[in-house]
Amino acid sequence: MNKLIMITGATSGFGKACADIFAKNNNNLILTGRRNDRLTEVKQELISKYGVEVLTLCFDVQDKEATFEAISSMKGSWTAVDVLINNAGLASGFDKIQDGDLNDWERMINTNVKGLLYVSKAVIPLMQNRHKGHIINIGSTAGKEVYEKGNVYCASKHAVDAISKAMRVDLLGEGIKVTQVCPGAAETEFSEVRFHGDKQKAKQVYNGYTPMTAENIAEVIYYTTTLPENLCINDLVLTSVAQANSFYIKRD
Ligand code: NDP
Ligand code: 8X3
Repeated sequence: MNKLIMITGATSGFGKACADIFAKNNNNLILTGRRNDRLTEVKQELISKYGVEVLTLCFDVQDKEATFEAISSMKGSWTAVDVLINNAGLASGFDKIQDGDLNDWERMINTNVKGLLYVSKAVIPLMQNRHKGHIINIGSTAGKEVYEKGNVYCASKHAVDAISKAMRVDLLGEGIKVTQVCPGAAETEFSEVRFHGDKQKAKQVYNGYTPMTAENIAEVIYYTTTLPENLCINDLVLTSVAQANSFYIKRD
């Protein structure tokens, strides 16, 4: 067995694709998310396909107590986390700032910023104990530039950008790598969640071009973990060939 990989938000999209590629490459997994039925399904599938060990932890990263309780329930070999993929996150709503919904704003800030911090705060001591580890934060092109109606989502991903840089500085000397991976548009459940379940609006985001897939992102994330001990990829921006940045997408 290679490493122990902890992935937040493994019930869908990037997290689920990461679970698959890491399991295929003989790594054990800790998978988290709020939908326990999906966690169980993913766990059973990976165990039967690849024969790896999988621990599932069902909690909402917005809930500080639940997050620390779940992570402190990890015992024995499950505490030797080699790689933490801080992936759980979402966009909620797509409105100009003057029309924004406070509940959407809180959901994004509490998940993308505070949730990522809670999980990191709970896992970093486990890495410090072993003087090794790798934290991979999922940022976004939305963390590199802001776009119309992206306001609070962009702010939350700019925060992930800042937190990733800050982690890298503060963790110097702890033997812990910090990588930020910043994807552009990739077709997952992301847009469906952003548009509050409106599948038609979600589909339009990907009309007229070939977006990235969750598997594309997972492949790159996996690659960042295969490098020599002394080498750390700090920051990666990924887009499909049809996309240059948050503003320019070439559609048919
Ligand atoms: P999906 O909606 O497909 O997956 C999101 C995952 O996050 C799900 O597993 C969900 O699990 C989990 N999650 C969401 N909220 C919470 C929460 N409060 N507590 C625990 N888990 C949570 O989207 P993606 O795979 O596309 O998104 C993954 C990450 O990538 C996010 O951080 C997103 O911002 C980022 N991203 C996405 C891009 C895209 O175009 N798709 C581009 C750039 C970045 P559950 O619902 O079971 O809790
Ligand atoms: C998701 C990509 O372009 O919707 O982070 O902000 S985008």
